[in-house]
Amino acid sequence: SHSYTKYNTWDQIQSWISSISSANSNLMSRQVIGNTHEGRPMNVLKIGKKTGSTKPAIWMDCGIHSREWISTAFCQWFVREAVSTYGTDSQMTSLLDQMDIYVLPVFNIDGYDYTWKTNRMWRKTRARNIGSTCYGADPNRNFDAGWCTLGASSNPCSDTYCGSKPESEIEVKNVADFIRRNKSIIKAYITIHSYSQLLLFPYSYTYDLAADHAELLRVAKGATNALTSLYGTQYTPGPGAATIYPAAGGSDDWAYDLGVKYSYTFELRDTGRYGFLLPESQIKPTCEETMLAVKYIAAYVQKTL
Ligand code: 0X9
Ligand code: ZN
Ligand code: ZN
Repeated sequence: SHSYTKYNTWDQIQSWISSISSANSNLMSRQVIGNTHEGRPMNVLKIGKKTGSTKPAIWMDCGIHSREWISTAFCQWFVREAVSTYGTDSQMTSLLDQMDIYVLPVFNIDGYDYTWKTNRMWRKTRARNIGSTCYGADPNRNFDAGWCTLGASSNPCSDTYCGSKPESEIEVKNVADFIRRNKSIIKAYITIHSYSQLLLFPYSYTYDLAADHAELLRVAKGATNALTSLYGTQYTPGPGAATIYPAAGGSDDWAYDLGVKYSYTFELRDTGRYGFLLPESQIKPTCEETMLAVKYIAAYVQKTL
């Protein structure tokens, strides 16, 4: 059965999505933004006090890369913290009174299922590639942001295959369509990956600094300081290209260029001792410290409204 301190299968996550949304219908609703290549429904949870009018919103997704299990664990943790601290935690209460948070608990569901059943290290989608026996494209190289110009491969067998065209992957198209449709209300884009303990922001498709570089860095520093304050976990904030590596086609750069100013990619624990195989004993501390950083960003965004 589902547990917040264990890694959960897609089936467990799917039934968790149903139960948590029906148990918290005052604060939450869900909607399917489309199906994956293999036909699984991509459920987005909308969390926020119902006010009867359209609220500004924050988007957060987990599990773009299927082997990054701590990422999917964080989205579940976040949703529970949000609904269980609404009404007692003053920041969460004010946040959910004023804003809605859209959470996509698992972006790359087909890949995630594959990591449980066949290959724990699978990163990409599970779509067929015409003219190749290799499967899948890297969803974080498939967004329309300097697509396939840098740090991405045009070889379908590569783990960083950019796909046959921007948004060739249905999961990417579904998310991009949703964000485009709601572009006027979405004030922040947050995407959760692992590992390396970084808080990245645009750009990754170029070394050029974003127009909002100074502000993005200042907020990232505040967020990582908040994170570190809990257990001393060290994080490095910075623009993607210079801080991790140049790589085009990522969701953060795409959202930023669309006009979502506060666009951040988290790379959660650890720095390589366990890597993608982060032990379940680290789920709770990782999620608790990451909550502080996400709440810091959310509070900042709320202040700018
Ligand atoms: O390479 C990636 O997609 C991310 N690192 S990971 O180890 N989780 O694969 C970093 C993404 C940074 N942002 C962009 N490249 N746009
Ligand atoms: Zn990743
Ligand atoms: Zn907690």
